[in-house]
This record gives sequence, C-alpha cells and structure tokens, in this order.
Amino acid sequence: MKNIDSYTHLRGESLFVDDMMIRQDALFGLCFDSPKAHGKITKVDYSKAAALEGVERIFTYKDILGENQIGGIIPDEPLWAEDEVHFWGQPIAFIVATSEAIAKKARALIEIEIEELHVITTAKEAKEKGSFINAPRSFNLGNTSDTFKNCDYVFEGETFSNGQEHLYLETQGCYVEPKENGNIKITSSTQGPTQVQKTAAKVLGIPMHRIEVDVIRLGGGFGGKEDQATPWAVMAAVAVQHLNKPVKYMLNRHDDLRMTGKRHPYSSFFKIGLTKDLKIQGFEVEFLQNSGAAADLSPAIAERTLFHATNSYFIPNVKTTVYSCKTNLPPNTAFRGFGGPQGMFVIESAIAAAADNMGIDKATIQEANLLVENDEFSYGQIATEVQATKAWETAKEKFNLEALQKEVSDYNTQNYQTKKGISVMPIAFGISFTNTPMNHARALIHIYQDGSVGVSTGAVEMGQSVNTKMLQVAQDILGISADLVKLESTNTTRVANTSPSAASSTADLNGKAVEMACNNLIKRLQKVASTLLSKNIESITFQEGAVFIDGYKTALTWEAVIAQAMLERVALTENAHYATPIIHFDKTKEKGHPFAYHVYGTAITTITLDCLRGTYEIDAVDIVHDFGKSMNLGIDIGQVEGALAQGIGWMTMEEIAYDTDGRLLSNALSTYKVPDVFSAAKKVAVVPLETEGNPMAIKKSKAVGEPPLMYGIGSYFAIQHAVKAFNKNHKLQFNAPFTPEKVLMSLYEK
Ligand code: LUZ
Ligand code: MOS
Repeated sequence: MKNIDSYTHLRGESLFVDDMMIRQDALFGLCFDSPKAHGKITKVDYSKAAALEGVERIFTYKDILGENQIGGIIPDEPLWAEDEVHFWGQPIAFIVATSEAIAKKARALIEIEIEELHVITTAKEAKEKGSFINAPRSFNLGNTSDTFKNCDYVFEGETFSNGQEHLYLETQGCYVEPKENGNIKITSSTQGPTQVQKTAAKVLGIPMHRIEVDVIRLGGGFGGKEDQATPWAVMAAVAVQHLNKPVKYMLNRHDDLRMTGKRHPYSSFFKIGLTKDLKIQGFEVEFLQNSGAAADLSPAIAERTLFHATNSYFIPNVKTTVYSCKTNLPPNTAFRGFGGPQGMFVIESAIAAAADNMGIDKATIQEANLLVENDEFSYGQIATEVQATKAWETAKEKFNLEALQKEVSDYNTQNYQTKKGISVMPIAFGISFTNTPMNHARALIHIYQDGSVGVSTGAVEMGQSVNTKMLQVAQDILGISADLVKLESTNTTRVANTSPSAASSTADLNGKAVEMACNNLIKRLQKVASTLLSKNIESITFQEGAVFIDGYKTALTWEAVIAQAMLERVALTENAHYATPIIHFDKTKEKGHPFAYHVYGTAITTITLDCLRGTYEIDAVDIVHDFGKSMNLGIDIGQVEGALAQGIGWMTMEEIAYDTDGRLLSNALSTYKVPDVFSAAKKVAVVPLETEGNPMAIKKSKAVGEPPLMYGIGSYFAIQHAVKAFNKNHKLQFNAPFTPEKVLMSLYEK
C-alpha cells in the first residue's frame, strides 16, 4: 500500500493552507513582535503605520473581547503583550492590510520604546535566580543515598543538550473566514484543531460551536504545530471578528524562526553508581529545562523527560528531578520525542562517563543493564513484553557488532590522521500521552449509497502518512478496495474534542476508533446480507468487495448489499469513540501505568573522523527496530529514517544560538545547519525485530513517529569514541550538538 498522497505530492498538486482559494475581499495579516527580550513597554506609536494606504487596521490586546490568554496548561501567556515583553519575538500587535507587502511596510513604521529589564537566557541562571514556570517534579524508586555508599564506582557529571528548530517545510499559517451570524471558519496548519478552536473561542469571547476548524494537511509539524499553530489562527480570528472579512496569515521563514519556540535545551547534573559486576545500582539526575518565557507544553515535556531518564535500562534506585526554568526565550515547545530524548542523552552520558573512568567499553555497561521482563520503571509501571535484550542481541548478531568493533580498533591503530568511532544506542519509548485523559479519539464513517466510503477522524496528516494507515484499517475491515475509501480533512464539526496529533499515538487512537466504527457497520451489513442470501450471520464476511459465506466468495457484491441496506433504511453512518484501556497515573504519588506499551530498538553507529579538520562522516547506522507487526513497512521505515536524520541533526550540527540579549542569532538557514544529503549516514539499514506486536497498537503495528529519533543519540557517542582514539587526554564532555568546531577543540586539547 503506497502513501495515498504520493501521487499529488509528486505532481505538486497536494493542497496546503497557502494553496486555498481565498475570497476576493480577503485581507492579509502580519504580526508585530517585540524587538527586545525583556522590558516594560513605555510607548508604542502605530500612527504612521495605520496611516499607510492599504492598512485596514492594527489590532492589539485592547481589541480582545474575551480573554487575552492562550496558555494551554498554565494561563501565563497573553496573545498580545500588554505592558511588558518577556521574549524577543513576542507578539504585540497584528497588522491587517490589503496585501502582505503593505503589512510589511507598515510594520517597519511602528515605533516602540522599551525600558529594558534583565534578560535570562540560560536555565542555570534561571535556577540560581529562582525563576521557574511551576514547582519541580521528582520520580523516585528505591533509595539512592544508601546505594551510593555500597557502590564500587560512583561518578558525577554535567550535560547540556541544545534546542532544535522544527523547520517544518511549510511555515505556520492560517486562513480565517467569517460565516453568517458571527460564526467563523478557521483553516489552520495545526496538529491540534481543537486547541485552535478552544483558544479562539476563549480569546474572542464566544462559544466553541461558533468556530469550525479545518485542517487539510501539514507540510510537517514535528511538535512545532502542537501548541504553536494556535496564536496565528487566533490573531486572524480576532481580526475577522471585528472586520467581518477573511484574513490570511502565512508566516515567512524569518518571522517563524524568530517568534516560535523550539526543542527545550537542558542542563543536567548526574550521579551514577555501579558495582564491580557493572550493574548500575543508583542514578540521580537534576534536569534544568530551559522552558522559555511561558509554560506552553513545558510541564508535560518535563514529565516525559522523567519517564525516559533511565532509557531501556533497569536501575533499582533512581532519584530524578526536573525544574522548568523560566527564561527570556520564546516559549519552548513540543518536538518529536517531547523531552524523552533530552532525558535519554543524560543516562547515555552517565554511562559513557562511567565507562571512560573505568577504562572499559560503554557497550559493556549498557548490555549489562538492559531492562528485562517485570522490571519496574521509576514511575511504577512494570515492564512487560520487553524487547530490550532481543533488540540488542539481534543487532549484535545481524550486524556483527564484534567484527565492527574490531574493524574500528584495527583502523585506529593503523591510521593517525583519521579515526573511526562506534556506538550502540538502545531505546525504550513509552507510547500514550503521559496525561491519561488525552488518550482518546473518534471516527465518523459514512458509507454512501453507491458503496463508496468517507472517513473522518481526529488525526491530522502532517506527512507521517496517518491517512494512509486510516484508509488501510477501513478498507481491511469493510473488505473493499482502496479506491472506494476517501480520507476527509480533519474538521472540528465532524470530529470534536480531539487530542492533538502527537505523542506517536495518532494512528493507534484514531485507528482504533475507525476499527470500532467499521466493525459496527459490518455487523449491520452482515444482517442485510444474511437475509438476502438466507444464510446465518456468523457465516458471512466481507472481502474483495463481495460477500463471502464460510470463506467462499458469492456473487453478492458490496455495492448490492449497500443498495439493499438503503432500501431497508439501515444506518450507513457510524461514529465510534476509543479510549485507551488500562492506563492510569497518580500525580500525587508519581506512580502508575501511564503507557499502553513501549517501543524498543537498538542502533549501531559507525563514523569516520578527519582529525585535521574536525569534520566527520557517518559511515553507517544499523538499526533493529520493534515495529510490532508493521501494517505498512514502507511508511514505517520512512519514519525511522526521517527520525534518525532529525536525531543526528540535533546531536551533531543543529546549533541554536541566542546572544546574551536574547536575540536569536541562528535566524536563517545560512546560520542554522540541518542535515542534508551530504551529511546523511552513508548507509542506513533498518531490520524489523520479529515480535508478536501489541494488541493496544493498531493492527498490532506499533507507534513509530518518535522512538527512532533517539537512535540519533548514538552519533554523539560514536564521534566521542573517535575523538578519544585520537586524543587520549580528551576529557569527555557531554555538550550537544558535537559540532566540528567542538570536535576540533577536543582533538587538540592538552
Ligand atoms: N504531547 C502531549 C506529546 O501533549 N503529551 C505527550 O505525552 C506527548 N508526548 C509526545 C509528543 N507529544
Ligand atoms: Mo509531538 S512532539 O507534537 O508528538
């Protein structure tokens, strides 16, 4: 089954928000944002801008009829700044004009005076000054302080992992139209249509049913449109409410880079204790999350960091604490992995530090501590259907790890100017929104009277091919060909109260709802067919567009059954609701069973380092991945490859830089390097791990969106290995991304 969008994508015919036919009287919006990171607004003069020919109106917080509040988890973020600004790029006003060019000209004419206040850009400084988003959280298991006393080895260290720009190819944007009676239709490039609807209703001061949000598809989201697609749509909606004319707002790349939050940078402090048999007995971490100037999704992301602090290892004594530190950066937000990668980088760093100090191979410690059946995570969930050892062993055998390790060490004894490095990176990623109440979805299925089918769900297509998977589920259960099934846009009037498409869970949640709805329809159709054929209901199945009796095809077609169902006035529409069973979590105890299941895997990364230049090439990434029973291996391998590239980018080259005044320096693709074809791994092998699959995964095909990003962490340690092979004096640092500049400094450190 090919991705159903591939044909129109290839021909440039797929529609995105920016391709929509807009009304003749449509206007164009543009955000005016803060030119300082922190301060009091003492004066803003819009008069010159407002007087410009073609400027319809400039909106500020004073024009808000509801609440000037867009914070989702904590109400701490205004749509437009009032008297103070807290980050460079914070929205202050919204210019609406007859063209984008005029709005841009007008923006340059706005005069603003800001009395500057002290700017905090790092989590460490925020912690020192007591600047936090909320109270810290801790997950604990066993007793670490007693444990360390009994350990043969105890090591401490510090790590830093930088942020990451989402760089969705399609920037943020929306098109908003007035309908009758003050109703509004928003077309948005969002992962969370309900979040847009709910926030717009709150800011406009109208009930949710007056607002319809429609999503065609996204040109990439990666978490950047889970929460942060909302403000632009709401700004345009405020303008539409006042002007009663359509408003379109597509951000240009510079504005998008400057105004939106990114992956959270983390500074972390660890302490790891091991016994002689290489068992990790105790692990403590303090995570400092650089949350930015408002909460956004930071508390949920911090929580997922704690959930992944021990990666795929069992550690009996764990003490982890996360502080969401309030700084003067744009509010950092969801990004593929959602705090999990940041947590996993720290345990991998701790193991690397231990191995280096003990003079042994990192992989030896990793292998000795892999999670096994019935081990307990620090949050109380008991690990079941654990694939950690199987994935590790399979990778070790399939890719001949010992031979690879020997090749690397032989190469390094024979070569001086170039060195090779190797690392093994196991992963264990929890599937479900960590916030239990968000784990639900609905599907609405129409069978039209000619037998064709329309499927609506809460899933947003953002290039991950979720629509193809939804189609596969429907066609499989209804037993009809793919061309009879159409995936509709994601629309809040058809499927309401949706959770965002996020947490790798979209296909599971929405797919299960599609499955339920289709099964209900089939039950009704079995009855119709049973009467037509005078056979009992149990013997009837639907396959290949026909009715089968006891597994034998009859002449009765799908279309004929539907026609008969119409005559008998049988309901051909079905709506189903799915909520993940079993999961629960008690925040007062920080214990529970938050995940439906975990996804496992192991990656072996080999690199070659040029010790004169500090540049490196990734020779190969060899992966064994736990897909469960993949329902579409082409799509799923695509997800692994894309996530891997994104993970390697985060760990090696993507360097977000703010100056001490809080201004984004890496504000264009000339100063922010993302992986391209030249930096991609020369060889990527993805071998599916043979497993039973989990019944909570859709068709036993496990969630695949986020877990493989963390294979990219292996690239950091492979480079570190090569650096150490060249310079024995190198004192390990855990400061990602490991850019060629940092590598060069490490190579010649005395
Ligand atoms: N979004 C969210 C997520 O709201 N909750 C989550 O647990 C999550 N996990 C991964 C990615 N997005
Ligand atoms: Mo996400 S990080 O929007 O699953």
